[in-house]
Amino acid sequence: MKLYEFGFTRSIRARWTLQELGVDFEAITINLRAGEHRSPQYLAINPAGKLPALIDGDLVLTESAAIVLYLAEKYGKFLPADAPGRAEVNKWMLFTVTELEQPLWRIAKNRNLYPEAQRLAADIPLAGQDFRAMAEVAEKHMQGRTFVAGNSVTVADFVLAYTLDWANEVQLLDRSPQLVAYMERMYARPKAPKRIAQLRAALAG
Ligand SMILES: N[C@@H](CCC(=O)N[C@@H](CS)C(=O)NCC(=O)O)C(=O)O
Repeated sequence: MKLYEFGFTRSIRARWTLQELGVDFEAITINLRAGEHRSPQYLAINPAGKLPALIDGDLVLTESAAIVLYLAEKYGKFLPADAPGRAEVNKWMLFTVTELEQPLWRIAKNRNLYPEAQRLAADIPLAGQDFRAMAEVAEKHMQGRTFVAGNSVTVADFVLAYTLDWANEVQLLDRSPQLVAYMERMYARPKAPKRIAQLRAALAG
């Protein structure tokens, strides 16, 4: 199995799942800063030119949420056995990548990623507002809970905890003590990946 990844990007979600499963994998770095994701070789794997990508035999899989769900299905771990339990996992996974991640992505694009002349400074506080409104929903949900879906750890936790770390990096978790405590518990797991700040520092160094 091969994981195409880079630093602190969403590829962490896939790495986290592989590490928790204890599965052997070959990690292949695609240096986004050097533009390697736009090489013909990588575009043949993911025509969107984005990370992560997973290759398992004949299967070439992109989209971090799809990758973690595939791994959970394949190894029969980190997903509930019953349909309502799985539905809860899917719900929180989709909530994370649509309601929480998208405003964070808008902030990243308008701060750093779009060409300077196309950045919309005014969208940054709006996206922050959108994030906070949805974080409040998750904050209330996490009251008295250990995991986001059901009573045991699932792949939705790996995806959510990484996304909360991303939010923490842009100072959007200051009103969410339950989410901070949950994220820190998740990252304290023995097989958790490094935090975004550590990975960012390693790249800078
Ligand atoms: N929905 C995709 C998003 C992937 C994505 O945007 N990855 C970023 C890194 S976090 C990337 O590869 N960006 C390169 C680019 O957009 O040119 C997923 O979750 O896998």
